[in-house]
Amino acid sequence: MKIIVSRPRLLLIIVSLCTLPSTISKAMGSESRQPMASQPPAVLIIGSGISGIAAAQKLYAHGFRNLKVLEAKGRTGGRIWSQSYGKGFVELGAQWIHGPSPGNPIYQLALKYDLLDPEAMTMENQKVKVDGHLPLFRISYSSSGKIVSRELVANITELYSSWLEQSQSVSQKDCDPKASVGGFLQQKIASKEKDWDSANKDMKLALFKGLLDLECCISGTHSMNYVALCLYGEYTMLPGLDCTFPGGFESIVNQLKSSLPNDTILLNKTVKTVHWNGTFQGSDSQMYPVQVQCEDGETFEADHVIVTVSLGFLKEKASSFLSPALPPNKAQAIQNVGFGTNNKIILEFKEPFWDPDCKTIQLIWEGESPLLETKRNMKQDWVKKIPGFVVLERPERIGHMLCSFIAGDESEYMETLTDDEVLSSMTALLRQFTGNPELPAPIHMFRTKWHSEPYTHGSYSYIAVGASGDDIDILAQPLPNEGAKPLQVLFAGEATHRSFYSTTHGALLSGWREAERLIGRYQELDSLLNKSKL
Ligand code: 6YU
Repeated sequence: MKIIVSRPRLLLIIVSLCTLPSTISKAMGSESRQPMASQPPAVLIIGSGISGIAAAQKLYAHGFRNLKVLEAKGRTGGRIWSQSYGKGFVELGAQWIHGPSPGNPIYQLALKYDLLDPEAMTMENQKVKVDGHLPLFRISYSSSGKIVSRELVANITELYSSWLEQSQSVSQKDCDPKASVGGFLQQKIASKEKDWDSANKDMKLALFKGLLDLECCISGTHSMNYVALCLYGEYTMLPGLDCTFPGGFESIVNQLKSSLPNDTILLNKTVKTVHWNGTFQGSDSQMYPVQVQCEDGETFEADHVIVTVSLGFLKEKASSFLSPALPPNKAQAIQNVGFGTNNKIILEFKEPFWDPDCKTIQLIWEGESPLLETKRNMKQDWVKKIPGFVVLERPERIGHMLCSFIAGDESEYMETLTDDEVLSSMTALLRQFTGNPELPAPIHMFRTKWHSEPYTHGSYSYIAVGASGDDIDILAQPLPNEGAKPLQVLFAGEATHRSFYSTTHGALLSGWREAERLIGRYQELDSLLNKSKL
């Protein structure tokens, strides 16, 4: 098919190609021009999390040589953060490949680079359907120091899982936009509660409360009442038994990074403002539509900027981070989509007090109920939000470790405490639940403070009541998306992926998506230019 391009339009394209600059004015070396017909466009990526690194890797592989990644912190990886400990790693951010199966690009890359244990690579492993949830807790302690019957725990967990599954398949058509997942589950619990005899009723309610608190950790929210019911099914769960990286989750970031020249990533380079829709002269005398201003005063001019900062950061800083300000629909989408806190408290013990085959430990607070509004005295009650512990793998490398998760306001309160305060609360908690006042205290603790991290400001996104799936697509829309100088500011990051938001694979795909947007744009221009020469 012959594409007919009208003269004025063709002229415009040729002019814009010819004016593409050869270097980002600071720090970018001039290298051979490929594959674009003219000078390589200058591309800046803000953030070196998995989305930023993935975008850089894809662009570089397609010949974009005028590329820089600006990172505020002194390390790469963002919310992937593997701390080396003993002979292994402790994950302070992402821990599992959620749904390691053919549809998961993190898993595919991990296989390609041989980063996984052999059992994680089996077909059998890839076919398991866990729907993103932890398996049944291995042992369940109650706050009065008793072990709760496995049969009771299994029955309640099964009931809860079936309702959760229902909440994920609610038809959007008949759904009240104000409905929440928490409200849906509470209704189910309330309707069942009437049939329970008084013997186990309180324990059943306490079990449900614990499972809802666990759900808050999975969704990264303070309360499941904040999570939109109508859109819960938008999140796509992939099959496969979640697995971890023996060499740390960061090994995948390092693999992708290794394809980039050493000077591509600039650390401790905090971006203050992205000025767009302008005309800025670079130090190479070329004119650029975007200028990125850093906190240290340095400026970088570019043709395109890919912003990969977290939604938490944007919620805090959007009004000053972009100039001119974001269009109202994008500013509104930033407010609408939820972004909450999920932290880890990881405890190392000299000797394990759990059985060798124990993988998870559940804590059940007697007297708690999902049907009662809880007003907490934070100082004494923050630990009540902890649903349990995961026994960390590979103790021969990192020691005997339990990892607990805590979400929401209690999690953010925990961040304000000292290490000693957290450690003594955790020791008291375990002594109370195991009924062993002599239980030795942990010998070491790691805990995260994702809410206080200024360049993340929380853990990950969820679709909040009042938001729509379209809000996520709006977050992903580039600026401006049409006109003479399009695609000046592009947006990637986990919160911009409609079906895999909150995950590393969603983040990675979003980085590739924006890289491909630019690649496609230049291929289109090159092909038009070539056709015009015919
Ligand atoms: C997963 C998992 N996981 C636990 C915990 C956390 C997260 N996730 P980044 O923030 O990484 O990068 C942006 C960079 O930008 C960063 O380096 C900044 O420093 C930089 N920056 C910011 N401002 C800047 C500025 N001004 N100038 C320059 N640079 C700047 N995901 O797959 N498996 O087990 C977990 C977990 C405690 C905190 C996780 C997990 C989430 C991922 O870590 C996260 O999505 C990506 O790493 C984000 O990458 P990015 O590039 O977008 O941003 C039904 C249903 C429910 C839906 N939810 C399902 C649950 C899924 C989440 N699972 C969580 C579980 C754990 C344990």
